[in-house]
Amino acid sequence: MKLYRTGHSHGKTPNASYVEHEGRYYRIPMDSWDSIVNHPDLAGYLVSLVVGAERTEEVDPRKVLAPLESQSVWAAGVTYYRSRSARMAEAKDAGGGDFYDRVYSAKRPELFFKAGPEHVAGPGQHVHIRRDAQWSVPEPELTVLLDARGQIVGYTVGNDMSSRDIEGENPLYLPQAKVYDRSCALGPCILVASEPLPATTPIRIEIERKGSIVFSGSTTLAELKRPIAEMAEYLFRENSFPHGVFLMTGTGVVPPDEFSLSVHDKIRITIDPIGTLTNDVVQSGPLSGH
Ligand code: DO4
Ligand code: MG
Repeated sequence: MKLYRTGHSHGKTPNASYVEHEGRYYRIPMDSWDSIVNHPDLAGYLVSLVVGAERTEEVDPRKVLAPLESQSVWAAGVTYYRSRSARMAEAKDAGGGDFYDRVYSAKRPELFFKAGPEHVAGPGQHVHIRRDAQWSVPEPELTVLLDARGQIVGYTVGNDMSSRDIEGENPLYLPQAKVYDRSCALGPCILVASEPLPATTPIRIEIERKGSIVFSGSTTLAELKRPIAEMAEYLFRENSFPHGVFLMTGTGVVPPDEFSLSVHDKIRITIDPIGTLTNDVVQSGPLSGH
């Protein structure tokens, strides 16, 4: 079952929610997104709402909002071997390479704050590359929705946009490499599932520039080193999230070192049971004094 959020991100049109259940679409009454996603039995609640609800047209997954309201987004890092190796190489000259190897094997995961709801792009919205970065990449990541109790209640597709030159210069610059306007994209829906996704689940990315594919890559959840429930448990240690929270689970796909995103690139990330998240890249102009 998939849950979509539609409306206008600036609140001009009332927001609505739609459920896709067994190939059919239903508009469901909505108090608030926050209360829906924190329902103690989300799957059962959505089924109860579609019984007797009117069927609607198919929802266009390119024209929906990011599936969040008050939730913040956190991220786990260095959870795939590919991410460990790419980061060790980029931070080598700064003497930071060793940290990534250590965190890959450590019991405690790397967790960082990624975005407040206002930083997040939805499907079809722009993601940004920083004006003061020279080496920018998308990071395709399975992203879980955790309810206020810390339970995994659903899955979405995430893009953890990153500035590799800033992060590589000094690991302490990580928040600047990772957290800025529209540095995060989520969508197109929440796949509500009580069972974990199979290890064979593929995560694919394609980057299109002027009509040609300039990078494509993929991984599967079998490459993810840590159990998602364990990352969630660490996130909820000494932290509470009364509206629930999104947790990006790390990237297993890193483009070759010579690749950097350009303005107008189109990024498509697909995780098959969930859908495709598409965003175009923008940069808002030269920084004065740079
Ligand atoms: O340690 C830096 C960030 C790692 C990350 O975002 C990832 O592995 O996905
Ligand atoms: Mg990442």
